[in-house]
Amino acid sequence: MPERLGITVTKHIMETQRKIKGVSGNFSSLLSELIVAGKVIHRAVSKAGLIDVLGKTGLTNTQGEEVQKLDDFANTTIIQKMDHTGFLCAMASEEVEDIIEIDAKHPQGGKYTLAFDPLDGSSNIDANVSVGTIFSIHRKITDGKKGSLNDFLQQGKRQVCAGYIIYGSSTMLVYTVGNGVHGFTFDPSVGEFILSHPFIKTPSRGKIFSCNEGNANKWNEKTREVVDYFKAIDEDTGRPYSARYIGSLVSDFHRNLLYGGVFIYPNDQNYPNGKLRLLYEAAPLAMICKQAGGDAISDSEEILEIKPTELHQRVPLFIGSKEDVKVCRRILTSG
Ligand code: AHM
Ligand code: MG
Repeated sequence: MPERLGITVTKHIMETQRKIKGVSGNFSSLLSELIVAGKVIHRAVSKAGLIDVLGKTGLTNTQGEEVQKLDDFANTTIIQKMDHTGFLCAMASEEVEDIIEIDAKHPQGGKYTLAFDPLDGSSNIDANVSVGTIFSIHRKITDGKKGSLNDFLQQGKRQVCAGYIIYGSSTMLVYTVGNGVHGFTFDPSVGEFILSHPFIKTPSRGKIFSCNEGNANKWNEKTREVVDYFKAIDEDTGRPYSARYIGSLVSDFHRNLLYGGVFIYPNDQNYPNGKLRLLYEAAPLAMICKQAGGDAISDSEEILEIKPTELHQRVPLFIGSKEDVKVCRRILTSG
C-alpha cells in the first residue's frame, strides 16, 4: 500500500476556491505559483550558512552563480516567478520603492495585485533565526490593463488572501482566503506543503507578550501602561505573561497565533508611525489573526480598516489574542 500523502496545499486551494464567490481558476494558479517561489526561497534559506562558505570571494559560488543576499534573492525569486503568469496586474515589495509593473513582454490584464515582504526578519538570518515571506492579495480596482498605485492603496479588509511562509525548524505555509486559517508543513521528501493545522484558532487570551522592551524609554506613556499591564501580577487573568521576543515578526506572530498572546510594535521616538509596514506586514497578519479569532489594531484604529495613503506606509501594531488586544485598545484610547 502506498503511504497516504495527506492534503496538499494545491488541492486545498482548489477546493477552497470553489467556495469563494467571484474568484476564478486564475486565483488558485496564482497561489500555486507563489508557493513554488516559496519552495525556492526555502531551499536557499536552508543553505544560508553555506553562502559565505561557497562564495568566499563574494562574487560567485562553486556553481559559478552570483552570491546574493538572501532578501535580494527572495525578492527576485518572487518577481521572476510571478511576473509572467498573467494573473497579476502589478506587484509591490517591501524591498522595491515603487510598484513593480508587469513587463510588456508578459501577459497583461491580470485581475489581482500581490504585495509582499520577501524575507521578513532577514537581519537575523546569520544566527539561524526563523524568517518568513509575507504576502497579501487584492483584486484590481482601477480601469485599464495595467495596475496602478491605487490598486494597492486598499483597506486590509478588502484582501482576497493573506499568508506567510515561515522558514523555521520546519517550513510552514499559513494562509487564509476568508474562510479560516490553514497551516501546511513542508515535507521535503515529496516537495509538498501538507495540511497539518486546519482551521487554526488562536486562544482568546494568551500567556505571552512580545515587544522590544529595550525601547521602553522611547515609547509613549500609554504603550508603557499596556506593557505594564501584561507584566502585572493577577491570578484571575494569568498575569504576569511571559515575555517572548525573537525580533523576527513572522516567527513572533506565528508562535503567538498558536499559543496565544499579543505582539506589540508601537510608535516610538525613532519610528513616529511604528516600524512595521501596513501593506506587507500589518494588514496580511491582521487578516490572518482576525480569521483565527484574534484582533489587530494600530494605536487608534482597526488595522483592517486603515486606508493606506502610500505604498510603504508604517503603522503601530498591537496584534494577537482578542482579549489581550481589547486591553491594549482600552488603555490606548483611554482619556
Ligand atoms: P525589516 O522589515 O527591516 O526586516 O524589519 C522588520 C523586523 C520584524 O521582523 C521585526 O518584528 C522587527 O523588525 C524587529 O524590530 P526591532 O529590531 O526594532 O525590535
Ligand atoms: Mg519586514
